[in-house]
Amino acid sequence: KVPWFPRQIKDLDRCNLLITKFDPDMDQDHPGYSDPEYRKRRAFISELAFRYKQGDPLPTVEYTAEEISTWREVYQKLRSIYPSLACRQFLDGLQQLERECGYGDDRIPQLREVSAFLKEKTGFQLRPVAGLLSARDFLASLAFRVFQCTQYIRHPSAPMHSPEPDCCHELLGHIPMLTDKEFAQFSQEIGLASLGASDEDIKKLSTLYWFTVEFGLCKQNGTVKAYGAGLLSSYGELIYALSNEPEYKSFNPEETAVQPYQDQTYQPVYFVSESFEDAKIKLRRYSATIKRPFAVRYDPFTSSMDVL
Ligand code: H2B
Ligand code: FE
Repeated sequence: KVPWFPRQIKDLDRCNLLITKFDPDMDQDHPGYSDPEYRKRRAFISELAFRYKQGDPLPTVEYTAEEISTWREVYQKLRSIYPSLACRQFLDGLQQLERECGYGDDRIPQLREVSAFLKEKTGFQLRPVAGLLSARDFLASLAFRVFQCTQYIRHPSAPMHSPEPDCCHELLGHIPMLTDKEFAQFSQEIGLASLGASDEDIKKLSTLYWFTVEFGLCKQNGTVKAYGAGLLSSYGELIYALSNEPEYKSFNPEETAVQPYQDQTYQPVYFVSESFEDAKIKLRRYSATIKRPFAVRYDPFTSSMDVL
């Protein structure tokens, strides 16, 4: 039996299964666990995401001075090391966001303006989400060029690290890459391959996603650069990943898809692709091997899936 999957963009309203293992109400190690003010603020921002329906205008959040100061610290620190460690596509994207979309260290960009900008660049749009989503729901949204995006910020006591996705991770790690056409297509293809896939295949796809979109490295002009959002939003891990400490393996979907990973600390191993193009070609080939009794094709005119 084929698991349910969204056929129309409206169906993404049902792709909202949250994984609460890292959230500040559940995880005793979360830096906000014993801060009732922080948890109250999180509950308020979560509510905006819970109420959101596809097609609504994206909610705006009036960030506090403390939140903006956390953003500033993260932004300045990461910005200073991007030129030497981030891949070209990321740097291009970030520059465009700085020039045309109000990115900078003095304010947290609003999802509404970022979504409008992305839509023009690559057709991607954002929808707000209250925290870490299940892999199946997260990947399904990508099939529609929708990126589920958290809107809260990490706890001020730990600006350099967050156990869960937050707006620094999304806006700094993911969004610059999603302004790149090739990367946008790569992301959508992972999403398309996930629709109606077995639990086992979802696990493989989310592992692939982990080692590419989140922690991927690629060669550019003979040097290794980062393109993964988990790296590009973590000062410590970005430096570590490009030092000579971790193990590098060359990206190969069959092998990458079954590599165990952990989400508690830095990765012991990273996968390096020969180039962006190389990762995309290999991923497409891998997706074609996922067995399903049907094929899907996205119709951008109606924002719906043709199931063939
Ligand atoms: N949820 C959210 N909110 N952001 C992510 O980046 C994310 C997610 N990544 N759920 C997913 C899981 C990814 O790690 C894969 C697909 O499991
Ligand atoms: Fe992420």
